[in-house]
Amino acid sequence: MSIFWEKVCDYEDIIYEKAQGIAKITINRPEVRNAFRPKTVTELIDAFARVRDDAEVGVVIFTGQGEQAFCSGGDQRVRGQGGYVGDDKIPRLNVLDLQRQIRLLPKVVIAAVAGYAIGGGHVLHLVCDLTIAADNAVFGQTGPRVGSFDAGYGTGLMARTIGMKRAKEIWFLCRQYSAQEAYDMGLVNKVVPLAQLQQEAIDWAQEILAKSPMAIRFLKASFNVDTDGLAGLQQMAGDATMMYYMTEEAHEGKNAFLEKRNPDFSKFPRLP
Ligand code: S0N
Repeated sequence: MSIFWEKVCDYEDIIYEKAQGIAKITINRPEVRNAFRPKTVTELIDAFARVRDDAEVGVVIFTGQGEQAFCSGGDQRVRGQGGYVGDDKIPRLNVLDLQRQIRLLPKVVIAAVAGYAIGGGHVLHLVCDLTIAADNAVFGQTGPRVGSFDAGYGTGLMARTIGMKRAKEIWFLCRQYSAQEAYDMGLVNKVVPLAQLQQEAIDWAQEILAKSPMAIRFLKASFNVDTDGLAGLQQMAGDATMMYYMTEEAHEGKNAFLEKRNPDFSKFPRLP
């Protein structure tokens, strides 16, 4: 079934569209293999915040414009002292905020990777919940070659995803890996011919959308809770609080306060 994407708002470096409960967020800087500058990341953070608030959206497809790259990491042309520098002249590593935002988003994020997912671009696919790779995809880190590293999710989450030895190999040697090699390591969920990439991501999104949103929400939080420590626990605990707010038992507490009476919780069961 064809899907007709509707643009949600205007950005310079990214495209944000949605259709049928799916948001599609595309890094749109193909001339630099979709490298991100601070503005790109600011726009991505804004789009993902809109996704969080949009009750119609259950799944995000995160991708790059064109066939040559998902993302090639930080834009080396604007790398200054202390981070990447935008028009405001402030050096930033704001991609780290974006990584956490994707982890904490209570909706599934699918990376659809064609071409290079390299450096900080590789970490971006890693923090997504699922990755569908085109058969032309190439994965790798470049940090120790270009004088940088991402020692947060870039190393820790990678080791949890594919094992410590392979993660160290990827970072210490800075080699590039084919889509099939990435699949064999458990770094991606599926490899498809390039022409099928977008449709495959849509198919996966639609399958997820047919499932219980609350169950998916709790599952995502539970997969991240130990890795993310108290921040992960906060997300999961917030989900539980949200659910509790939906119960009659919680309403009794609020109503009793507003009606200036003692709450009567006696009718609510203490389950085993
Ligand atoms: C992606 C590669 C392998 C593609 O090679 P290919 O196909 O041969 O194309 P090229 O001719 O090399 O590139 C085409 C044009 O695109 C430009 N370009 C490509 N990548 C970038 C980039 N990252 N920044 C700026 N420009 C880029 C090329 O220059 C070329 O332009 P023209 O046509 O004008 O010559 C290959 O391009 C490649 O290896 N790219 C560099 C990959 C890389 O090293 N990326 C940076 C890695 N580091 C990070 O991402 C840091 C992440 C980060 O922000 C961070 C996060 C946490 C903590 C720390 C950091 C930190 O910054 O340290």
